[in-house]
Amino acid sequence: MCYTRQYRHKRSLNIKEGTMDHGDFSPLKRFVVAKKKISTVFEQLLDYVKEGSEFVEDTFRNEDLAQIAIEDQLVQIQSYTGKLAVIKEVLARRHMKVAFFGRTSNGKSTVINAMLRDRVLPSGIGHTTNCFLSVEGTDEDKAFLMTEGSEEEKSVKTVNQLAHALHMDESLDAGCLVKVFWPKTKCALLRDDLVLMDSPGTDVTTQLDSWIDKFCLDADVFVLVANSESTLMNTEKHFFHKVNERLSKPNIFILNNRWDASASEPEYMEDVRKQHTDRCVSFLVEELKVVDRVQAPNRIFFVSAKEVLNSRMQRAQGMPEAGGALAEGFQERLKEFQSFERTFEASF
Ligand SMILES: Nc1nc2c(ncn2[C@@H]2O[C@H](COP(=O)(O)OP(=O)(O)OP(=O)(O)O)[C@@H](O)[C@H]2O)c(=O)[nH]1
Ligand SMILES: [Mg+2]
Repeated sequence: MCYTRQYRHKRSLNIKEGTMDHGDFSPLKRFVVAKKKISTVFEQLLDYVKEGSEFVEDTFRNEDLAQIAIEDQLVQIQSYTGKLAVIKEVLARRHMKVAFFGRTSNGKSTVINAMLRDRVLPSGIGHTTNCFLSVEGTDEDKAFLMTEGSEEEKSVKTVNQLAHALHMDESLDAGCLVKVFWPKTKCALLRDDLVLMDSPGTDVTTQLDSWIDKFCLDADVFVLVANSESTLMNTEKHFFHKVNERLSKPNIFILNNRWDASASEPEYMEDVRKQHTDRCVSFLVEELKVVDRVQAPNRIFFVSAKEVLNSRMQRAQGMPEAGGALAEGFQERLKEFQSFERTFEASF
C-alpha cells in the first residue's frame, strides 16, 4: 500500500516540475521494496527456526525421547537462531546514509533543504552548522530532535526553533551528532529510509580523521557541495582523500552550487563550467581514482540549491514562481538539480 502511495507521490512531484515521468519505480524505491521483502522473509525464517529450536530442545530434554535429538543437533539449530537474529537486526537498521561535505557557506544545508523540499535545517548567516545533523523520517506527525547521549525527544515546530536549540546547547560541538526526525508525511524522500547527514564546514576542523571514523564509515554516498564561484579548496579535497583512504571506492558526487551566480556573467559561463568540470573530473579520476573518465562527468552537477528550494517551497504553498525562480537559466539549473537527484537515487 505504502508502495503505491509513494509511487503516486513521486508521479505527482515529477508532473509538478514538468519533467518526464519515468513510469516506473526509481532504483531507490525498488531497493527499499526489496529490502522490506527480504526482511519479512528473514523474520519468518527466524520464527520457524525458533519454533524448531524449541521443539528440538524439548525433545532433547525429554528422557522418554532419548536418542531422538542429540545435543549437537540442539547446538546447531540454536546457532542458526543466533545467526538469523543478527541478519534480521542488520536488515532492520539498514538505512541508506548520504553525507554532505564542503566548505562553510557553500550551501550544504540549503542543498539538503532543497532535496527535502522544505526549510528543515537552519542555513545562512548566523546559522552555520556547528555539529553533525542527521535528518531522517518519523511516522509521528511532528518533528523532533534527539541529541547524543539522551533519550529525550525534543519537539521542534519551526526551523528557527531548531536553530535556537542548536545554538543554545553549549555541549554541542563539531564532533557531536543531533538527529532530526521529520514527518515522513511531509517528505517523500524520507519514506525511503534515507538519512541525510549535514556537517560543519570542512574548513573549520582539525579533526577530520575522527569525523570520518565516527560519521562516515557507514555512509553509502558522499556529496561534495562545492562553490562554483571559486575553485575546489584543499581542505575539501583533503577530506575526500582521507575518506578514500578509509573506504574502498566511495560513491562521490560533486555539486557545484551557487551556479545562479554565473547568470550574471553569461559570456564566461561555458568557460567557467568547463574549467570546473575539468578540475572535478581530474580530482575524481586521477587523484581519488573512484570513477573512470567516462563515468566522471555523470557525477558532477552545476546547480543552485537556493533557487530550487525557493521554487519548491513556493509551489508547495500554491504560489506562482516569482523572483529568483524566474532568473535567467533557472529552468536549466532546476533540471540539472533533478538530474542529480535521479542519478543519486540510481546509485543505491
Ligand atoms: N546565490 C546562492 N546562494 C546560495 C545558494 N545555496 C545557498 N546559498 C546561500 O548561501 C548561504 C549559506 O548557505 P548554507 O546552506 O547555510 O551553507 P552551509 O554550507 O550549510 O554553511 P555552514 O553550515 O556554515 O557550513 C545562505 O545564505 C544560502 O541562502 C545558491 O545556490 N545560490
Ligand atoms: Mg550548514
